[in-house]
Amino acid sequence: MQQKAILVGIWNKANISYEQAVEYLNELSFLAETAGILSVYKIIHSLHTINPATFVGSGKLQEIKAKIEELNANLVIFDDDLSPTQFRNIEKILGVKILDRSGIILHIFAEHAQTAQAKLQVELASLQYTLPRLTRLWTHHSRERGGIGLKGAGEQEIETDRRLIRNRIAKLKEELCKIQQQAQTRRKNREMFVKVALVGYTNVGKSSIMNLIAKANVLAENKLFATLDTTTRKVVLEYTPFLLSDTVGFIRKLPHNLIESFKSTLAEVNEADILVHIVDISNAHYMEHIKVVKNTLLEIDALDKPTLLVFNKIDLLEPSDLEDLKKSWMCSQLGPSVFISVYQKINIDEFKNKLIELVREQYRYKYPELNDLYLPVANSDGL
Ligand SMILES: Nc1nc2c(ncn2[C@@H]2O[C@H](COP(=O)(O)OP(=O)(O)OP(=O)(O)O)[C@@H](O)[C@H]2O)c(=O)[nH]1
Ligand SMILES: [Mg+2]
Repeated sequence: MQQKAILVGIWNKANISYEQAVEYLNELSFLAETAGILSVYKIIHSLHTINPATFVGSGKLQEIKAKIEELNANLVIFDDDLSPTQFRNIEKILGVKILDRSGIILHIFAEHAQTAQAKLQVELASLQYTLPRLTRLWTHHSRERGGIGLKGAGEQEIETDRRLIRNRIAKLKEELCKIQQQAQTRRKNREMFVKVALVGYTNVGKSSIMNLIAKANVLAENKLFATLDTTTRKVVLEYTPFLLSDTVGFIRKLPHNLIESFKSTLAEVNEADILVHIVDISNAHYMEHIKVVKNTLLEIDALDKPTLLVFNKIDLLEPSDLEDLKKSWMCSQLGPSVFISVYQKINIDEFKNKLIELVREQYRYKYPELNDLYLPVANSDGL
């Protein structure tokens, strides 16, 4: 059955403007679309004090209830994260399933996970998220989706489900720990190479750049979180070999559980010598995206690395707007940056040259005794 959702966002004069709230809901709607959910109505509510029991006030809930009936919706998605209590109360009042931003991101991650590691990481994050929110509708939902074998209605069963979930969480942590150790050994074998990681907000073109530079064949799609698994390729540019990794994108309010669970995937970013931070300059909110990426990098302890800032999708800008942006950026920022279009192959050589420069600098730093002629030899065997 097609899921039809009403989206709810809030704004207030103190810290979220109405325009920001609109943009957040548009992003939420894109998240819903990526998850196969149809957004049938958006509510942007001016809210100054959060109601600890129901997040929004009772009047607003009645208004949402009326919309559910009018539009035959079967889901309400809140852009802000709800406490487990708010979840339960709202669900009881509205009588349909409730999701928040974290919940929908987890849903997408679950659909997109490919490797065993990504699947385990997503399952761990989902269970940690579900545990305090377990209600009848949730258990029912999990059963429908062939989830984790939850039993169903009744407080007794919910208690049993909680115990099952806790056991599974412990098991998953153990398994992930093993995988992490194996990955660490694998990465040790590649220590001689300079490592470059592509980072950025989701849907900015990281995988497209990976495909262009490394002739990789990773999935690049107009979807949020198309990439969940890290792909690493050995690349040689101008006789300069290095390892290039494409990995999961960031988004505002990325659930903390997910960052925690994805630490082993993000280890690739963590252990990189250089970051290539890709920005979608055609997005009006690119500055906020840069901030979100930096905060996430800080959270995983990876902010202090030499970074090349790449503004992608310049083909979508008017030439005069692009010139203005370039000028204002160059004036205000230090550090290397480049404006490109992967689509139309604009400034790709400039991008490559700047990257090569940074990679060579790292080799000089890593191996001060060598000169450029003696960089590690690139061959085509596995990593
Ligand atoms: N117009 C335009 N679109 C681009 C450009 N580069 C990438 N795209 C498109 O942007 C979308 C996202 O590209 P991806 O390479 O999948 O982006 P990503 O950052 O890897 O995204 P996630 O893995 O989902 O976080 C795709 O539809 C690409 O075709 C560009 O230079 N110009
Ligand atoms: Mg990608």
